[in-house]
Amino acid sequence: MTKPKNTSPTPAKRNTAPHPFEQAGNGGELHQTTDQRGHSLTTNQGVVIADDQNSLTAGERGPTLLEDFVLREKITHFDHERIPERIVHARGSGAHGYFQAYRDLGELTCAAFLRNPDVLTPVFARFSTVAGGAGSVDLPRDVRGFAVKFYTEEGNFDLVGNNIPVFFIQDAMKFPDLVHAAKMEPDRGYPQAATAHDTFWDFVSLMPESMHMILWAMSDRAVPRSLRMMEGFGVHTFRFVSAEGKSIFVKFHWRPRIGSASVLWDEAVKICGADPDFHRRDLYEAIERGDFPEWELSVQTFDEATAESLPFDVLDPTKLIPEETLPLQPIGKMVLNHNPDNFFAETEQVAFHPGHVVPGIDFSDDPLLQGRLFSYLDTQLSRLGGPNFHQLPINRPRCPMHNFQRDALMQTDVPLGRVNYEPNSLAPESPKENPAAGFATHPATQSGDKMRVRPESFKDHYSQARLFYRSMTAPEQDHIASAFAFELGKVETVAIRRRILGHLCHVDPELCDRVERGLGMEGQADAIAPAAPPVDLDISPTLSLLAKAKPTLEGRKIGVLVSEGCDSAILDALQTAAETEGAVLELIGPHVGEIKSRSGQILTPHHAVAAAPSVLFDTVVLAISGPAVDAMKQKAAVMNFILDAYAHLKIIGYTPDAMPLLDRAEAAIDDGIVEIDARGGVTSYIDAAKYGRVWSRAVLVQA
Ligand code: HDE
Repeated sequence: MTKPKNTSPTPAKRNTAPHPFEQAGNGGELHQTTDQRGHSLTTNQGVVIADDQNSLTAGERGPTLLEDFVLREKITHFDHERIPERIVHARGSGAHGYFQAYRDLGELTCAAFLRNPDVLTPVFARFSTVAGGAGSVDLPRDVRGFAVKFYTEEGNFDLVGNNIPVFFIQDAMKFPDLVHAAKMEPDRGYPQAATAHDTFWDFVSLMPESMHMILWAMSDRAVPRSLRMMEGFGVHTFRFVSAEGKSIFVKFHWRPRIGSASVLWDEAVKICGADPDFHRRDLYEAIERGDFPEWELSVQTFDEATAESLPFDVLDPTKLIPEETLPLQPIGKMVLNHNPDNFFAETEQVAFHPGHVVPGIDFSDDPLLQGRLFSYLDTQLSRLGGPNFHQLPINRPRCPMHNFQRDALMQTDVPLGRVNYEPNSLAPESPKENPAAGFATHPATQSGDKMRVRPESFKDHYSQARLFYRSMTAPEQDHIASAFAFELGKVETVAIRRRILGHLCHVDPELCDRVERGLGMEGQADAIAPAAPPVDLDISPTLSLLAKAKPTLEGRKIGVLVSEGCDSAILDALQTAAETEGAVLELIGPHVGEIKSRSGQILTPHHAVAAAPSVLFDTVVLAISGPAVDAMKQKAAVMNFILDAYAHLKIIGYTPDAMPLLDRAEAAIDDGIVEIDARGGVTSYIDAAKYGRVWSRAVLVQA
């Protein structure tokens, strides 16, 4: 009998030679030329480049030759440096860190990273604006993405949330329309990163379900002072599932340890010009100086009976559960302590997906969430060039990963062996499914006809918008009314403005009046019949940022305007106080070159005043010497610095010699204007500055 060929899964004699990749890596270690090559520049094929300055031409002044593979490779790679940016959330800033649970949450979930307080789970967080392109500014009025990838020992869990706890729409079907309406108008290609235009307001005016989110988007939440000071929300209702298979609904909340703060709209507008990277720089610099941003993760958990008892549907993503109804339970903290080493490789290529869950976390039937479960992988296929983007270092799980998915574009793994299917008998050690440890979907009961319908329980569009508005403090309400007047003021089509006013009447008639007055359109609101008449809900003070703000300077920035001959003893005292409070102090001079203090000390300002308007600081000090004050008065940048700080209701410390500048700015002395002289005042100034702004000044000056 002749021996049949290829019956054995393994050849009789195994090839024991090292894998060729182990023999010679990219550096070509086995080759004798290694020494000569040193750190030479090479092509992507490893060929050492002899001349990186000149193209290959036919003759000294002749045409460039097509055969110049060095030039062509370099230019080709450059041409493709930009990958398609995210269709939404294109502009983002990210950082690495860790998450640590406070305790074993085993009674709620079997997710391992929530069960052991000794484990630090690595995370990568990315914060983003939604509407603008990747190169747009950091401070448009917009929702912010708040996405966190947890590299857990059981696989990656992505909590892909926003800094606002509700969303514009109830069903995924409307998402492309929402985004088309919000982004620049397709014929003219503007406005960039702005909702203040007709198509956005046209769409939302015809989608009353968006009213609650619109109230949030017009509030201070949409102009955060810092990414480090934003709250974050998972938005949808999710499920926790315990080891016993018991499931409970859960909503996720992030709270920044240093508190939340926002900028005023006028500041936002000016910051976008003065420092378009204001948020990105702030996050990066804080991490570089070791001032690590930190958030507490809390959950609201509730069972089916509680869900039934609420006056709205927990599957409706335009609704929230007030903390007064269901308190937050803190479950852990996230610390961001490492900047990306490479923005593109990490922040740009990171691929979040609400469908990345681990055992113990599961979905609800929220129709917006269900649509998202499809969208993220789909978009990433084109954004990241194929189905292997999970192999990129930023996306790879940190736990072992084995399966039989093979090949495709950008394959960087080199799977070994002849078996790439399951079941198989040729590779008994190959990976197998594992019912005991594997992800088990919670067996929620489903039944019903197939239909396309908006649930009846989703139709109250105004009550929570009203709740939000009425839970705000007076300054926050003022900002909402002004934001509506600003945005609608940019809307050219009068009928759209009228429709929005019609909705605002249902949200709160007083708000509607204020916006009408702001627009000069008194009595012009459309009569709109609500799908469900709004009801008055109990006020929720925790929705207000100002009501719960604690006085602090932690993570804030003090800008000190200095001149030749300023008092360095005061600067030293301010610096010490700033450090004690966890604030950063920066000197702003007439120029960036050195100046001499009164005692002869050499000071190097961080900024020139023309490049560092007061909008870049939380509070300012005018530490100008008597001899310099007249010259400083003549500088527009100096006066704008002071006028803006005053108009933005900031706490202004001043040395007595700087008084003429305040006089010139016609700044009426109030609780927020604090004298600092050689004998003292630093403590009073710091105590005042912890409050951020003097809201009472707003009656005199409205920015
Ligand atoms: Fe997203 N969203 N989204 N979204 N989303 C994307 O995914 C989408 C929604 C959120 O930093 C895209 O990789 C649909 C709600 C964040 O990389 C895309 C719907 C919330 C980020 C996408 C929503 C979010 C995205 C664009 C409605 C808050 C940025 C590129 C059904 C809970 C993540 C990408 C990052 C990104 C689709 C609604 C948050 C197109 C279809 C609600 C933070 O897949």
